[in-house]
Amino acid sequence: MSTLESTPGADGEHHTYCRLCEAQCGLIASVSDGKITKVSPNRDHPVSRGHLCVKAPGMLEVTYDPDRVLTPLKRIGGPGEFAPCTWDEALEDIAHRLTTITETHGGDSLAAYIGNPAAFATMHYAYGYTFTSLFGSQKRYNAMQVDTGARVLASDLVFGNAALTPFPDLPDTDFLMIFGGNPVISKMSLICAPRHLQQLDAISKRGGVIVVDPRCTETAERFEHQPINPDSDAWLLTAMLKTMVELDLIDAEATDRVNGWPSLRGWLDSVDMTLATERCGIEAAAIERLARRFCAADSAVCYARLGANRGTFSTLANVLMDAINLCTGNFGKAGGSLIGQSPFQPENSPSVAERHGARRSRIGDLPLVSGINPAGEIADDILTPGQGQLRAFFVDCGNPVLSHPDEEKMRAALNSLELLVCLDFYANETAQYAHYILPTPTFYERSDINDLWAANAPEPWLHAVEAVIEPRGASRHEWQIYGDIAKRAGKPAPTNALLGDLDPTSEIAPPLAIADSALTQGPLAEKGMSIGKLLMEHPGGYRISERMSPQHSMAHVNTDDGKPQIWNDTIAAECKRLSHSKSEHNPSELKLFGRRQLSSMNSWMHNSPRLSRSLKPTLLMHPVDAGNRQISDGQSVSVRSKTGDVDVTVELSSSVVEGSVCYPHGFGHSGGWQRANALGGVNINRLASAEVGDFEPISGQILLDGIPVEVRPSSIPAAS
Ligand SMILES: Nc1nc2c(c(=O)[nH]1)N[C@H]1C(S)=C(S)[C@@H](COP(=O)(O)OP(=O)(O)OC[C@H]3O[C@@H](n4cnc5c(=O)[nH]c(N)nc54)[C@H](O)[C@@H]3O)O[C@H]1N2
Ligand SMILES: Nc1nc2c(c(=O)[nH]1)N[C@H]1C(S)=C(S)[C@@H](COP(=O)(O)OP(=O)(O)OC[C@H]3O[C@@H](n4cnc5c(=O)[nH]c(N)nc54)[C@H](O)[C@@H]3O)O[C@H]1N2
Ligand code: SF4
Ligand SMILES: [Mo]
Repeated sequence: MSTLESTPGADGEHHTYCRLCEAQCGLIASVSDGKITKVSPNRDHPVSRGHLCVKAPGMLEVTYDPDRVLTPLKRIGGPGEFAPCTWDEALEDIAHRLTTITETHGGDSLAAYIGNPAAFATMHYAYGYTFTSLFGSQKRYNAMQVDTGARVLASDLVFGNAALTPFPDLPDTDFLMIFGGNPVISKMSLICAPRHLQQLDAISKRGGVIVVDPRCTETAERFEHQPINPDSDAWLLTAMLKTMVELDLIDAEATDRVNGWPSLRGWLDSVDMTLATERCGIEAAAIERLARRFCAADSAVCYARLGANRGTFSTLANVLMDAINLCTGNFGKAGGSLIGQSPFQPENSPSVAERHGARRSRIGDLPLVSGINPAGEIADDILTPGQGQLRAFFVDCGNPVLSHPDEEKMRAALNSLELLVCLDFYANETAQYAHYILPTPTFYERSDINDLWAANAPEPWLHAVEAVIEPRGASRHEWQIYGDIAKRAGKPAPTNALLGDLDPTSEIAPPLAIADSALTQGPLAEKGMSIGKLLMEHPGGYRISERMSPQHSMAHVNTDDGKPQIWNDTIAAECKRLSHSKSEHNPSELKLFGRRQLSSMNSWMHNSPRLSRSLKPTLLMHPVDAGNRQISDGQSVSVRSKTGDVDVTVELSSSVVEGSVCYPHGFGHSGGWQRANALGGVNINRLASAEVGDFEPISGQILLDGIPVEVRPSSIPAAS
């Protein structure tokens, strides 16, 4: 065990970890004269063992960015017109306005949107939503319906447990099918496996890694690519399962351990295989080869991420994927699909997430998934009068103007709010409409533990760290800001509300104290594990066990009889909807889908010189589609959907399947970040629809991959 500096800001080397993506790589940060000068990979970290990507050092440029907001800002005119103010002035005014609005219009006139980075900050969602509930609001928004809502709903339907998502047991599996994920770039999603590349290489040698994707991605190039038409994974998964039945490859004992196999099988019998292969664009012979290879492997697993999560039948795609894993005997076994045990939950505890449809949304009457309102409704919730109309909005760690559909409508809605408060270290596009921007620290300025993710690691670990430096400028932690506003409104601090009276003499920050309380009631209690012990004795990370035990998987199933359920009324209705869906193929239309880039992080790391240098947002288009439209490489084109249109530069590439085009999200900046604004490109979400009728009805998931568009040569020079 190495002993490094642990006092924030002290010169020397500090243990820390990166809080940008699920890999959460262990790092060593060097501090000199109170400033972080360098971050290096921690080769002694028990799991990441020296892994790191360009973004962790890039975060240093974010931390010391001259465009960073370091003092509270108050709106003094139109959007984007701000002047510095004191914390007292900001907090007092916000508390007063919040009280007036919620007392006059009811609790649900207030809501918070808590964005992606909060997933890596200890207890952030818990205390953030507790804050709004103290004012009587039950309305919660986050990035779920542009990300993982379909997966969360599938977990609720199949496992009766929306709180935990299954993940592939990478160290042991012999055959992996990745549907719509690009781990070489994203570093794996919903699974924490910083050494995933070595693990994927090993799987490929043992059996195979198949990348099902409409683009031959960086991951597909390294392994085996199975091209697919955008928004058609449910058809491929249906065809695979049907083929497994017909070839008698299903494990009869495994089907006894689930509920509903005969009904699902009955539906599969009725599916027209020709239709299925046409829709996904994959021949029956190729599907048969995949089915045979999957079932011949000692252990095999299907894993689906974003590309299979933002389509028309994404919940069903996830259910079918679970059904394949379950009915081939690959759930809850080493090398299969696992549900893990969190060290912050008592062993085998039932789900805590709200069940599907327990409440419905105000605008579209959609059933809520895990108690989260469909964020595609945010703009209409603000713009539509009536009981519960959203009037006071907190955006914390988010940028819905760029990350959510229909930018125009979102801007108009935000501009009409009675109160918008943004907690961020940048004046991003959303924050331009804020009445107050409240500056917060970056993760290098914060103590944390990897609480939310510890259950989703095949090689489970805990890492508790102190802040490397104190918060810069006047920035304050989110929990402090919420606590101070609540106090001024005569309410308890949300962290206190969660934990009762916190020990005022405790040296650990309240979010860590809440995590500590959970940890000391979890399965590691018998080892005497606590945050204090982790900080003192395991500052570079603590490996909980060699491997996540497969035994936990079944124990977390929370259905009435403890069996996973692959058929019920909701699933049956989705199967029927799929069978009856019409092919809306219009030969002049192309299907638009997205891509991520290694040195880009959603909408917000584009102001870093180091990261943005190589970014080039272009529209990838197949040469055949371009030829049909007299479009050449580098040309400016207009891309039009039913929602909007944008002008972009085309890059001809046979990496994308014919009939599709591909553009990265998070560009088209116009916020308080100069380099990002100069980067060019467009916000592709101008083309995505925020109309409820276009969402997946059962999950509220927004159609982001497979948007029908027309592409034509443009006379207007593109923004990139
Ligand atoms: N460098 C970097 N890393 C990141 C992020 C980032 O912005 N940059 N974001 C982080 C976040 S918030 C998340 S949620 C994760 C996401 O992690 P991933 O899901 O691995 O991320 P993507 O690269 O978006 O991969 C989605 C893939 O789906 C494909 N696809 C699109 N449509 C379809 C379809 O209809 N069917 C199939 N089968 N495939 C399709 C796309 O071509 C793409 O390759 O990444 C995280 N990591
Ligand atoms: N078309 C299309 N749209 C997409 C996607 C896509 O693939 N295609 N991906 C979707 C996905 S998966 C996601 S997760 C969403 C993300 O969407 P959002 O969560 O809405 O936003 P981000 O772009 O992640 O921006 C995060 C903001 O939080 C700030 N921030 C960073 N760290 C902290 C912190 O510690 N504290 C505070 N207070 N603020 C912080 C950043 O400065 C930035 O302004 O985008 C989604 N939108
Ligand atoms: S892979 Fe990169 S972004 Fe993800 S945790 Fe590691 S260093 Fe951070
Ligand atoms: Mo995400």
